[in-house]
Amino acid sequence: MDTVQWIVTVAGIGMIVAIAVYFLFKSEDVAMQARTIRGVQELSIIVKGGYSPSVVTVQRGTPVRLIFDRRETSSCSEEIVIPEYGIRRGLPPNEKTSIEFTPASAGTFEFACGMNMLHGSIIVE
Ligand SMILES: [Cu+2]
Repeated sequence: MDTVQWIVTVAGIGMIVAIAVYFLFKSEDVAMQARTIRGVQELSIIVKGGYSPSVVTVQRGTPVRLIFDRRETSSCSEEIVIPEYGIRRGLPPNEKTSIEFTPASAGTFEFACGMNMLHGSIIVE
């Protein structure tokens, strides 16, 4: 390729990326990156009529602590299920419940309420 072709290609890719980033951040489902504190990737998820954030990003091979901050009494969200990690745990109303696991492999794994009505996902990078 000559210089002009390179410039057009790079500019085109740049525009595609810019558009993708714009829509990614415009979406309400922006993935939240867990913060690593003393070797544990920690992230709080508010449970109130759904999960906020509903998409979390973690790195594989490092322990993860998700703190489910349940701010309601609605029976729908009283349990959290993460099938990939064999987790099914009760979330007491108006309390914070820590769920810990270490993701071994990369991928996108769903979590849900006990009735599979509320949904979220964990992106393991
Ligand atoms: Cu439910």
